[in-house]
Amino acid sequence: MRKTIIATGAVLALAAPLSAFAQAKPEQLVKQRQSAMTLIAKYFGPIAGMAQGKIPYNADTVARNATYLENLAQMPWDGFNESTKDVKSNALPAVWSEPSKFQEAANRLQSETVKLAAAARAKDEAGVKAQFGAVGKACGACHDNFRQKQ
Ligand code: ASC
Repeated sequence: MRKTIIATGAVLALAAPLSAFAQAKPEQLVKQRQSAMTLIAKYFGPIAGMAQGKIPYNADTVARNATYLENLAQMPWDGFNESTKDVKSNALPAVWSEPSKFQEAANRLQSETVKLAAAARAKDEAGVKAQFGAVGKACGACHDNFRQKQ
C-alpha cells in the first residue's frame, strides 16, 4: 500500500510538467513563440545598428541585449508543437515535414547567440562586430526555409 502511494507520487511528480505543457492551447503556443521572436528582433536590432556603425556603439547595451538574446533564442522552439500545425501563422509545413533540418536551424541560432553574448560580455567590440552577422544569418536562413515569405 505504502509502496503504491510512493510510486504513484513519483509518477505524478514526473508527469506534472508534461501535462501542464500538453494543456497549453495551440493558439497560445503560437502567440508565445511569436512573442519570443518579436523580442529577439527587438534586442537584435540595436546590436545590428551598432555593429554596422549606424548608431553609436555602447558596450553595456550590447552586453545586456546579447545576454537577453542567448536566452530568448531557446524559447520559440517548444511552441512549434504538432498541435499548432493547423493554426494560422507564417510557419511553413516544412517545420513539421523536415524536423531535423528545423532543429538544426534552431540550434544554429542558439549557438551563434551564445558566441555573440560571450564576446559582448567580454566587451570585445571587434568580436561582436565579427559575430553579429552570423546571428543575422541564422535568423535569415531559418526564415528562408521555414517562414512564409513576407
Ligand atoms: C532582424 C529581424 C529578422 C532578422 C533577419 C536577418 O532584425 O527582425 O527577421 O534580423 O532579417 O536576416
